[in-house]
Amino acid sequence: MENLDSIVAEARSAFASVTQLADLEQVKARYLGKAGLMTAQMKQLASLPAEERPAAGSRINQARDEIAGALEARRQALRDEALARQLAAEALDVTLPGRGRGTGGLHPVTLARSRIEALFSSIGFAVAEGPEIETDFYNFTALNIPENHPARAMHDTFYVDDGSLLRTHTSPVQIHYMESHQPPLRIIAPGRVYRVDSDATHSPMFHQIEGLWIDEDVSFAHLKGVVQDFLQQFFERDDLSVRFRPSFFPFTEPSAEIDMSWGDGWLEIGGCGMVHPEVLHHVRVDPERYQGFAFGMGLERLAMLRYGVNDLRQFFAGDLRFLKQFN
Ligand code: 2NL
Repeated sequence: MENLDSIVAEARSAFASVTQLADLEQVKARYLGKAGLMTAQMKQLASLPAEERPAAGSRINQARDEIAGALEARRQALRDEALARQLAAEALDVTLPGRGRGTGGLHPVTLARSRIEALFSSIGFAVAEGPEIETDFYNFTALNIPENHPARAMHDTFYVDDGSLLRTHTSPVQIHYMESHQPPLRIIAPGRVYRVDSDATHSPMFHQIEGLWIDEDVSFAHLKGVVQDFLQQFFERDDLSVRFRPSFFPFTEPSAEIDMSWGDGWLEIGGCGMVHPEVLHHVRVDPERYQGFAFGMGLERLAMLRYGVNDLRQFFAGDLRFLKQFN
């Protein structure tokens, strides 16, 4: 009985020296467990005279309550410390400025393409698309490009395998369209095209926009009007002049280069012509009843002029300092 006080004191200091909650439960067993010191004290009651037992039992209970109280106090203190440590480790300074949100933007070639699509849609042209991997027929034969034409040579065309190739223009889109739609038809065909050509002013992948209008009475005069209206709208310049310079393409007859006034000179901006009867034959359109015009322009060229870009390579470099200027 005399050592009850020293057991309580020892328990207090044992609890105090524990720093982990899990260890505390092991230390608890030494004092309050079934085989612990307090149980041993209770067992000793039996050896006391009956009249001393109630007082002694009460003192043991009191000591056990003190130990339980000290245990609970230490448990709570360790929990508080653990919570405080976690809070300190996970502390967020909500007064710091945010990281900000980067805003994406459209590539200038995409901006030019969207603008062109909107302008042609407004005068009734549909926008047509097609595969970038084509066959010899759709890229060349249907366009009246003969077997021995230089454009077919290996150095111009990327051949994939047995007869497949990367389209060198978007004309095959229009061939597909004419096969699946009856005239009258009005479409533009924008998209990627590929040519074996790479230097400061040529990229092996670039973009083209072609246009096609087929009906019973479509003339070269319509071609001139549509192209001039388009260029004036695209560049937002009513004073822009357009000039048609005689040229040759296998798929149009007659054919012309499209020049537009720029500063105090002329710039070549594309090619055009009346769709060759042989092309119409290939897609089973009767050239005696239907005819029409087609034109083609380079999208990068149009985008460079419209947005004041002086180096074609900027379009393909992916430099954010360049791209951000179009946001
Ligand atoms: C250019 C010249 C041109 C065409 C493209 C075309 C398409 C069909 C039939 C006839 Cl399906 N012609 N397209 C016609 C003339 C010129 O492009 O300088 N492009 C950048």
